[in-house]
Amino acid sequence: MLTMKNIVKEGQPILRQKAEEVPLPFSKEDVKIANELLEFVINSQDPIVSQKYQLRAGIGLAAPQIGVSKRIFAVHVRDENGKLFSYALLNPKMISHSVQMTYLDGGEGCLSVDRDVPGLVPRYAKITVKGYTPDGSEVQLKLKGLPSICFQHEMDHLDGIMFYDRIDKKQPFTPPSDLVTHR
Ligand code: LHY
Ligand code: NI
Repeated sequence: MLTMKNIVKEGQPILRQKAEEVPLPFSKEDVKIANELLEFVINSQDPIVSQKYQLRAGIGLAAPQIGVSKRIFAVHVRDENGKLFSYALLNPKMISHSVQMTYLDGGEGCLSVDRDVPGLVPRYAKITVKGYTPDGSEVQLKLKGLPSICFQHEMDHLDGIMFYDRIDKKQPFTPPSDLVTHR
């Protein structure tokens, strides 16, 4: 199982690389990576397991964060109604997004970043994502709220983007102007 020792920290070049697509049919190795990422986020939210292995709680983790430059990530996150989004996804693609933006109150963090970076991280309020589950089936997901933010944070890792790249350096706490759209 993965522990904090497996997590690559900022400054490592792999976090800035564009990760490679995973060829289909997925190899045993690639499926294993996907399942390990999901196992980590689930473990990190389990009071007993996370305590035992000293895991920092997380809702998502991307393959580059464990030193693997492949387009794979996992999320285990609930929306405001308590609906669980628990996925390991390979070759995810955002196929559409809202014009409206949103951000996580209090900003974001990252399991690869051991410091607090203050500021709002603008994200699309709603997205549609296509990808493959480890068994090779294609899924299409419509996301909003925290799951939407979490998927965007993880997909950014696959393109070498860190959450703080998206913070406005001059006005870190000014909400995005298109936060609400009128038409
Ligand atoms: N995961 C962090 C986590 O707490 C950061 C995060 C926070 C992701 C908010 C999305 C939304 O789960 C990661 O850093 N994964 O890359
Ligand atoms: Ni992160």
